[in-house]
Amino acid sequence: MPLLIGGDHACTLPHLRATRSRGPVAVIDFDSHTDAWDSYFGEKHNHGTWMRRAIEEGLVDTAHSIEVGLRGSLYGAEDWTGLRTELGLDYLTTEDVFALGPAAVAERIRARVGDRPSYISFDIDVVDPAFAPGTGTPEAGGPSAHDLLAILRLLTGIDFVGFDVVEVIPAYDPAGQTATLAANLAYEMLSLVAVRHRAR
Ligand SMILES: [Mn+2]
Repeated sequence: MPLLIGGDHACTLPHLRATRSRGPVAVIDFDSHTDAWDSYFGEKHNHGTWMRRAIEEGLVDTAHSIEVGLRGSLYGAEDWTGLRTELGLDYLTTEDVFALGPAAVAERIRARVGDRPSYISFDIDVVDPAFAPGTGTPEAGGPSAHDLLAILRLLTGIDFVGFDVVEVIPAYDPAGQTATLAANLAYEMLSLVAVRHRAR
């Protein structure tokens, strides 16, 4: 079971290419940003564009994919609404995550991906910077470490084909709490695979 520890979010595109034999895959992207811009700082390939490039390459089963935890700076309202109207992705904002709570968020995700081969991409910047300061594009006012661990633990029964945890920057993580959280997130992801194997 491939699990990528990043590195900036651009790492996810080549990792998704490696799922091609099972793909297109349902992508569950935990992120405070859409990463679906056509270009970002004038570049077609970087950590703000990987989702759109992956969709263009036919790697993403958009009808069964979802972005979770969107907040932060927008260039325009269509940054979010365009996910649904242009790209066919579903999404939950950070406000949705707080309003629903972990159990209902997990249910929305499970309903969205169904029995499709699925991939979790976890951008650490979805977590409130109070819990995960060691990242390059922090966005204030996010869910806690516990909220996100709780959501992950409820994603049982899904047919996962890969995972990543990205955007951890040790230089901005003086007490190591971001790395500790990232390690626990990775552990929970692999545990989802173990639980599914045991159930079978
Ligand atoms: Mn990202």
